[in-house]
Amino acid sequence: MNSTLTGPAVLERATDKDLHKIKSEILEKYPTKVARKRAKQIVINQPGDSNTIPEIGANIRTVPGILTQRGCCYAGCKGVILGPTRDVINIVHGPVGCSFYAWLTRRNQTSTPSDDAPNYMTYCFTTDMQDENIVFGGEKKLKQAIQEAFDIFHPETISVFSTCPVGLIGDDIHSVCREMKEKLGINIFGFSCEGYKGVSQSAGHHIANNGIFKNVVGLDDTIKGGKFRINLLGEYNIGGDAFEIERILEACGISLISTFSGNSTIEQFANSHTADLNAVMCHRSITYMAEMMEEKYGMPWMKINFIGAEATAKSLRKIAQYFEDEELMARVEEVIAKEIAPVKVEMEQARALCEGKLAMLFVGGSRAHHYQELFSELGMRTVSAGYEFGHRDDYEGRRVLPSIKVDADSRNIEELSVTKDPEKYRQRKSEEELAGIEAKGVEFREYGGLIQDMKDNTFVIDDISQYETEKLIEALKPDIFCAGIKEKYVIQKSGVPMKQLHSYDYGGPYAGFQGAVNFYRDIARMTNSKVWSYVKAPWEKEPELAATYAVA
Ligand code: CFM
Repeated sequence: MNSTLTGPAVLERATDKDLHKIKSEILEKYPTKVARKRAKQIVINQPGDSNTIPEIGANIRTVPGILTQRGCCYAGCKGVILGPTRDVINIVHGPVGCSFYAWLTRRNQTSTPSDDAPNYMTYCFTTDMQDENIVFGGEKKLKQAIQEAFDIFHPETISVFSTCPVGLIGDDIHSVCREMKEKLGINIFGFSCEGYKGVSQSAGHHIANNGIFKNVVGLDDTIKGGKFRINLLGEYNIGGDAFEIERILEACGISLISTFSGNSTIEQFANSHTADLNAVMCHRSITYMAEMMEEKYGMPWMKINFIGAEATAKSLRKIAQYFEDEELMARVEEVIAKEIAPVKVEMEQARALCEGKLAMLFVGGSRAHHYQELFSELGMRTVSAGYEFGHRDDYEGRRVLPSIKVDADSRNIEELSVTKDPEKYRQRKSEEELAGIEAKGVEFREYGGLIQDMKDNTFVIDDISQYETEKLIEALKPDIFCAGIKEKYVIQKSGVPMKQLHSYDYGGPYAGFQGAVNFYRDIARMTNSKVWSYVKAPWEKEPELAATYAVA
């Protein structure tokens, strides 16, 4: 693309035409059918009046051959949702490569209460399937693996994850789990999360939610102490985020019964139905659980966000308003006042270095939205953002749910039918009470999407490809690009600083108040470093190499 648009100037001049021109330049390189499909997933965001949110193509198959950022169903189930739970042995039934891939190199952290408390997160358990098992079946090998893990570690829970070949040859992992559960007398259950299911890791989230809900939640009715008792849903303790959130909640006097699943245990999941509120952080991955718990146990849920200092303060106030307790509200205000003062000082310092700079974020299913809070605190503008695997509601807001077509790929994932538990259902707040709280500005069962929070004249792109990433960087010249490890080095080679937002590049935590300070410092340093301007691609110095076929 020979775009003449460069740097921040493009935004000052950004007319509809500029962005449309960039879009058509990107699309014209695709075959017609692919271009038509991608056109729906590349939205120019010009809401104008705030009631019109443009529709975006999302949660649909990636065209084969396109270099996507996406992961697989197994990654979403095993790596994301169950990965951060320390007291369960997660056995991968499949080739060793799948197991190695999901070994926790992603920096989920955990903190055991004592040195002898179980923590299996550093291990990698696999059945190491071979050709022979593909031909003759792998169930025997799976039984052996479960037995061996039990004999060595004596865990109280074992779970099993199917990889692609397991689905293809038809091993029945669930009957193996039932048999071994009976034999060993511990909780053993499996997830049919073969990598090819659904269109991305999003399918794996749903399968994981269903499995934990069916096999774990509700097993322990003990009411633990605390007056204001919540679960935190969709927080995975990347880079120690959970530790910072736990610190803040404790300071406010809010008891955390369970987190799905940062710094978590199976024991906490089993007891989670005794809490009084589900606070949902990553709505993409865990709202299934919140809805099922509301239906079965009567526990309301609300969307919160602990990324960004202001967002953290707002979320704490929301939780306090739910409990309608003056003392709690006062304590929350005290904590916010004490915490936010030093954060503001850091914010101003970093802002002086970052103001006016441009960011691009292409991450997962919620962070591309959440992290815009931190960038705007720095006075930076997000010019383009999108999810790897978000659904339309993550972009357009939850109100579009009824209009989303269920396709064959989504229909493949089990929808549990959940009813009120005859004994354990306890309505925490009546609909009138919830409406009363809502009247004060607190919403339940609701979240707005990414699109409405992005300013006019931005690109919102679903399932961005490597090619589109390169073209977008060329056209808009961002000062920082946030994505994952697969994208990192290509972006850096184009001379743009790149921040991973899946693993934080060994930085973090970035959640809560202290996390915000870490983020400001890292971004100020990265966007002000001169090093990137020295990057010159070899072909910029040397003429292109040319070759001809030699005729023998
Ligand atoms: Fe939720 Fe996540 Fe995310 Fe996600 Fe993920 Fe992740 Fe993510 Mo990587 S559950 S949607 S599947 S916040 S692993 S902890 S960082 S892509 S934006």
